[in-house]
Amino acid sequence: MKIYLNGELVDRDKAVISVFDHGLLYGDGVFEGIRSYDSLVFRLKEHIDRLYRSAEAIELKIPMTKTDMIKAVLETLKANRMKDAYIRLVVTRGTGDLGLDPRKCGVPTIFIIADKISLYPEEFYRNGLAIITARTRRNLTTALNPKIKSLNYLNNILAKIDAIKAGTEEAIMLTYNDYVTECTGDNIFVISCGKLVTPPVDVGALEGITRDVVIGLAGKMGIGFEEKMLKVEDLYAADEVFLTGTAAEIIPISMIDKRRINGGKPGEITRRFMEEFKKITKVDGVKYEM
Ligand code: PXG
Repeated sequence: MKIYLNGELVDRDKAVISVFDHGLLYGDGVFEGIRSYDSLVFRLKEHIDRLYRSAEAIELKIPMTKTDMIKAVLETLKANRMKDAYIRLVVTRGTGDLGLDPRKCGVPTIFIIADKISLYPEEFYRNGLAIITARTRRNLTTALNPKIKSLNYLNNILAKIDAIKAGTEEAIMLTYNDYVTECTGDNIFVISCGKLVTPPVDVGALEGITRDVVIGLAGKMGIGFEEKMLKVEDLYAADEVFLTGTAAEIIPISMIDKRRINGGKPGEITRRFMEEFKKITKVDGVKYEM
């Protein structure tokens, strides 16, 4: 396996970074998770744009143009001869000394991994996924805005631990005042009275690329769409619930906090979104050849 590291493609065991890297010492950095389907990178421009927006939000200047970053992603995929890949792109503040001061870091560290993705088991897509509401609340947008895809994922990891302890795979994260934001690595949608509804990202969620794709699909499918503040009770009462994310794609929810959604099985409209989503991953994307 070849890893892109600071401008070079190096072997996996040579892909090492300093213990003084502030990405490791302080979680000071940003990342993206991108997918390719049969040699088409899905929504590559959108992921690169979000990476640069996240970097700007933490005042991290990426020493590379977006065009060169796109080239680096494609080179990494080609070097590994991977048609279907999960691409992890990371930019850290770089190597500094002990102490928070980002000015002490030299150049940012940039690396790109192209690997296989481990998906949720197929049965969750067929039968739906059971999730819970996490005890852990979402970071305040005024403390660390969840819009920033930063290397600080502890808030999400603590909620993920809540999910695991409850015997589930995902957890809904609420704001301090009980509004639904998203899950630990996925955005959340409901279908109510035939309409698609999701919380606004300003409540404290990542502006998911898959989320945007689903909203776009709703328009094409003639399904109404609304961004609305939701409480967990609105989810319990919804006709259908599903999650979206690069890794998960669209996954139906069968149960929340042990309450059945749609009688405990994936809903019909969710199914249609899943089918439409699959279609666009087959035709949309940046092509690369090996
Ligand atoms: N919310 C959070 C907190 C996320 O981290 C999403 C929503 C979905 O966004 P996209 O743009 O993917 O539709 C994410 C995405 C990983 C991994 O490497 C993380 C994500 C996606 C895929 C893999 O663990 N986060």
